[in-house]
Amino acid sequence: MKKNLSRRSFIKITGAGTAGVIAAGSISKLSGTKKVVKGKSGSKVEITPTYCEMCTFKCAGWVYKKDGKPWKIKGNDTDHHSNGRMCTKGSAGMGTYTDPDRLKKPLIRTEERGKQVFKEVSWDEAFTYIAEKMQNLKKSYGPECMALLSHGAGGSFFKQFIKGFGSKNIAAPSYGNCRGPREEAYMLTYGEAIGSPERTDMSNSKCIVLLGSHIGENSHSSQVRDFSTAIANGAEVITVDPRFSTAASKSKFWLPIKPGTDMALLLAWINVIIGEEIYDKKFIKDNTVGFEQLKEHVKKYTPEWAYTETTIKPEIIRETARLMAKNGSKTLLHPGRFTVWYGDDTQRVRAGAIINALLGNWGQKGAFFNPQKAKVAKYPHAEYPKQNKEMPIKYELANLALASGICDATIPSIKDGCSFKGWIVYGTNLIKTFPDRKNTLKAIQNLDLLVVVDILPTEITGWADVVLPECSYLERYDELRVSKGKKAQIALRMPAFEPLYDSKPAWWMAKGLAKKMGLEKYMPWKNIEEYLDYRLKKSGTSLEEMKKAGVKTVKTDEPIFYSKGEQIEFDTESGKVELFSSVLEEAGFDPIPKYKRHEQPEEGSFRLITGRSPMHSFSRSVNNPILTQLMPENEVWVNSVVAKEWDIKHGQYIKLKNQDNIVSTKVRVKVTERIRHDAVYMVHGFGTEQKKMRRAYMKGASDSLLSTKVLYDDIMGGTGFRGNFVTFVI
Ligand SMILES: Nc1nc2c(c(=O)[nH]1)N[C@H]1C(S)=C(S)[C@@H](COP(=O)(O)OP(=O)(O)OC[C@H]3O[C@@H](n4cnc5c(=O)[nH]c(N)nc54)[C@H](O)[C@@H]3O)O[C@H]1N2
Ligand SMILES: Nc1nc2c(c(=O)[nH]1)N[C@H]1C(S)=C(S)[C@@H](COP(=O)(O)OP(=O)(O)OC[C@H]3O[C@@H](n4cnc5c(=O)[nH]c(N)nc54)[C@H](O)[C@@H]3O)O[C@H]1N2
Ligand code: SF4
Ligand SMILES: [Mo]
Repeated sequence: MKKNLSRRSFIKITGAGTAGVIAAGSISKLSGTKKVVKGKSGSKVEITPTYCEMCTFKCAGWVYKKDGKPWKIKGNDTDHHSNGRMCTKGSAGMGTYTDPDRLKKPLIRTEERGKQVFKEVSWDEAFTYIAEKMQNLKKSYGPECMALLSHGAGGSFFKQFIKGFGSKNIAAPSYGNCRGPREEAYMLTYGEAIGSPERTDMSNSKCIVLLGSHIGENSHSSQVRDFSTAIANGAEVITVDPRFSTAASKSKFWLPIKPGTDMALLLAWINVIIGEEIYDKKFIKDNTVGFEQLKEHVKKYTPEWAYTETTIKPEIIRETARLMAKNGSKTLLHPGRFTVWYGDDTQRVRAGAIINALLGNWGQKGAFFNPQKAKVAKYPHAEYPKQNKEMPIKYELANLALASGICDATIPSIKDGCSFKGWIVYGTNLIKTFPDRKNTLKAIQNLDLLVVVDILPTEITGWADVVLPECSYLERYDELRVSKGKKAQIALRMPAFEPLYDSKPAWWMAKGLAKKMGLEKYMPWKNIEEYLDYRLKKSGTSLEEMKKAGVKTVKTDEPIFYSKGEQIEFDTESGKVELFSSVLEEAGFDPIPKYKRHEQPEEGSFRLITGRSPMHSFSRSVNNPILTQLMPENEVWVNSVVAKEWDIKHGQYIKLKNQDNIVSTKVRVKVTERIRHDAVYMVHGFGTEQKKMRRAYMKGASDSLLSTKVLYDDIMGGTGFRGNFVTFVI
């Protein structure tokens, strides 16, 4: 396989500098909240800037305290993530602070792993234990035997720590278990990734095409806002989903596709758009390579052929293709986000990327903009040690490492000749996040050290050797949010409350561990305020200014849109949009996406499909005291004809059994015509197996438990979740 060296990585992880002053970290008392005002009833109202951690979209907002007590959280009007509004979950963020089930003290395991017998220890004892174990592992196996699995803002400090230790083995589930196929597909086609928040200009779209993407239930704030704005302005929506989603209810067309056949629909759309010559001819001529091959390739993928695969009628396929073409570059075929579905995911997303190219919408108002990013200085530190041994955690054509790759490389194998011995897990509940639990637990049982940094006693903490209790995002300073968007922005998270119990922020833990292990030269800042202030001052603002504003917009010179008809230099091998990918061809993959038929459920079994509820985020919110009042458990959606055949009633509790005889906990049935007969649907995150999470324990069922089969993406290693089938246990 050849490596495409010209492609630049889409997430740059830090730079090195010279050593600075070494000083002990200290948590200063709360100071400098944004403002203190008099409330209506003479009460004292304090307002502090933050960005949300209820999911990982990082909306910036304000935390309100009234007479020193938690009151509310509101969006920051200037912020491009929140567009001034937090979603339901973000508004319920106070629940993470007030949850009485929070982790309270550092813990060290005293019985065999998984038994959940721990002793409470001091922070110093916890650090000493970790430091000794890590030093021993380094001596025996080298520093690269340690890995960091991280999701969430504070993970940045553990990255600094583990890089200083000598390991660059860092991965997040948001790549291989989420949006990796999307980023790689757009990299391969346009030389640029989509990124988060998505570079989509939906609010100005005239036609929006959603494959899966269930915006509205997927409640990322600005996306929902942009989608609603577009609809209010008359945009026509085409939603392709086996389920009548909230987005489908706002659509001109709902295409209830047979699950797993989207590629057939996409190829048929290409067939129509090219066959009827309704594509953007100038864009294709000036900016793409491989059009003739594409034209030849899709000849056989007629709407009549696609009908037999997708169950979508040929005239609907034609009509929707024409609607897209009619709106041209103001049509957005949404690139999706959770794209790890059936294994051929990079190719499926690429087929959508090709349709966008036929519409000529790259860099165009109403479709994709060119994202802007603020340049923020790094804090200087000693150069990180070089890692001697490459670990097998990244696919050759991929730009990032796989979290599940770390998991697999922890299970000793003769082929790879190496394995991880220690993990630090920050802010990711791997037991629920990865499919194939047996594999995850096998890896965990092979570890000599598992450190888990979390705020709640979620499933992963039960398997840890050491549990480090982080304070909630409302009680801490954190890494600056420097994200891409229409505007280049920096956002600050600062504490609104003192940390409860014996919980501490990530920066304090990582720095404390660095000090214990003589690695302070890699984190040489005095304390977090000094770290943030240094970086902000070098970047044209200051901590003082950010405390008042929360979000700072930085001026950039780059245009966010190209002018129509402009010739563009793309960062691909050819410098053009690659309808035909020579990189894929050289690596032995299909240069143009092909249709591959996926296994369909047998009579009496149903494909398990999952999604989000606007009231919850994965497994992280299921114990939230506010959100559990809105939605205490998930339901399984069953088609009404199927329910009748099985004599299942609306509201009845049943269990689900998958193809590997794994049986779920009890889950309530929602009998509905809003889902096809061949699939059942559940919101991810429920079915908590942790007794310590008292509000969530045994509420609803876990799709993670039932996802034993994984359909791997052969281009980038994503873990396709949707190859699992279930039947009912009544
Ligand atoms: N409220 C809330 N919002 C969230 C999150 C959250 O936890 N809570 N998580 C965020 C994150 S990290 C992500 S990645 C996104 C995920 O959100 P999306 O990217 O929108 O997720 P998808 O998997 O594309 O969409 C799920 C939809 O796909 C449909 N579907 C299932 N199988 C098929 C199929 O074969 N073909 C088609 N066309 N559709 C199918 C399901 O019925 C469901 O409606 O949500 C984000 N927003
Ligand atoms: N079966 C199945 N698996 C999936 C998905 C699915 O739909 N179905 N979705 C996939 C997607 S799209 C994604 S992005 C990933 C998400 O994967 P994760 O981010 O791992 O999702 P969560 O289950 O919410 O786990 C988050 C963990 O972080 C902890 N946490 C929350 N706030 C903080 C904090 O401030 N500090 C620290 N230290 N910890 C904190 C929570 O208590 C919880 O243990 O999951 C993927 N896995
Ligand atoms: S989308 Fe909602 S939960 Fe996610 S960061 Fe924004 S406000 Fe928080
Ligand atoms: Mo995700």
